[in-house]
Amino acid sequence: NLLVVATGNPGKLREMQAYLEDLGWELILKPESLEVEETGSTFVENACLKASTVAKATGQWAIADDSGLAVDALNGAPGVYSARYGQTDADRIQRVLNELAKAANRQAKFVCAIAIARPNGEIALQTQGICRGEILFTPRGSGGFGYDPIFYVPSHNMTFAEMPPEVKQQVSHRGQAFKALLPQLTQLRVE
Ligand code: ITT
Repeated sequence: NLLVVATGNPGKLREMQAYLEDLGWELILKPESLEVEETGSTFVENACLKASTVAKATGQWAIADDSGLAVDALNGAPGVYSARYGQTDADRIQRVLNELAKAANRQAKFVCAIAIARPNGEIALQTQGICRGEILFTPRGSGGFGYDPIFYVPSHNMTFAEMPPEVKQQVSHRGQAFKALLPQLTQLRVE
């Protein structure tokens, strides 16, 4: 069983591989040239769009992740625009920090939607996970990717970037999404 991972983000790919390994699927990366425009207005819509388009184009099962940071004081921004909030991770982090410069309310959540599509593009499974936290005033830690250095999780007293990978994998939005998905994904194989 082949499963095409429909992402161009190496940080995501690394984490998705960790959840999917040992499930008996052979993972392959989508061709770099195959890019999907994210026209949806929700994480779930965009995850389905990416999985479905890549599945149809390759004729294989495909899995996609659409995720992002939603900050309460910014009315949920950057949200589905998280990847488009700046040129580099550093730019995107700086923009969030600037926009929150005077904000006392630092509450935020990470959201992750995962979709799996059949070779004909039909969505077989979809799920969403969230992780709540707070936006720090200055970045901390060097692990992870993206907005991790400014996302602080009070229950663990660490930012995502300070967590060992296996801890982030447990508590993160992606971890929550995969927790819901994995039993169903195992079912799919025996269908
Ligand atoms: P693909 O669409 O090719 O998968 P992308 O990076 O464009 O890659 P998204 O459109 O889903 O993916 O954008 C997600 C954004 O949210 C991007 O800026 C990520 O860095 C950020 N993000 C998602 N999950 C994250 C995590 O676990 N830690 C930090 N930042 C994260």
